Amino acid sequence: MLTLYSSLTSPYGRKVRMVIDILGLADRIEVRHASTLDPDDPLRKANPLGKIPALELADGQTIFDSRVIVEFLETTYDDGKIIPREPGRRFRELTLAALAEGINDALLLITYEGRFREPEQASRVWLDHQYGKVRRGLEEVCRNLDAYRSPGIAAISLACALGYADWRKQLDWRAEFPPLAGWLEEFERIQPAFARTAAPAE
Ligand SMILES: N[C@@H](CCC(=O)N[C@@H](CS)C(=O)NCC(=O)O)C(=O)O
Repeated sequence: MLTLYSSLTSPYGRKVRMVIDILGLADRIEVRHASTLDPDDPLRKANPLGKIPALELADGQTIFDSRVIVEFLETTYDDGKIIPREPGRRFRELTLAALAEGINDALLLITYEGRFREPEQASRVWLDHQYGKVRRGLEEVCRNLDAYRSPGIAAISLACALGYADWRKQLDWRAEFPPLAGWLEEFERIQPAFARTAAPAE
């Protein structure tokens, strides 16, 4: 049995949980809730950075971050549907995924700016810097939307980033980028793992 340290709300954890679901590995991997702020949480032994997700293998070795976990699962259990094996397609897919992931990173930093600073300490310059990444990133995604196809890791990463923005409401991406609304609706229709990995209602 493998152990995935995560929360049910982390978009990076959701990406990995989606891959686990799609590859039919749910009965081989136990998801253990981890608190990133608790210094006594076993997460910090598994990953000294204290970030989720982290995957503990049967021999105690730990794999992080989410991108490496996905590569591990893909290399060990997949036949190329999550990340194509042919090098040209593989690095295209990984780059599209990195774009979605970078959007997610900026969304997270926007949320953390509000969570870890007093309101008067929040930096408008820093927030605008992150919003610039999100908006330029989503524009580029829209230009390449046909390439974000389920069950590839690029589409999974994009869906998790949009789901995170729906939850934390950093911006009204549906109004600003209408093609993405239709894209996510279609993705949800064809990829049931997205609904299955949604965070429980608060
Ligand atoms: N690049 C990492 C990012 C992981 C990450 O930042 N996770 C957040 C939760 S959504 C976290 O652990 N935050 C706590 C912290 O930064 O201390 C990955 O892909 O796994």
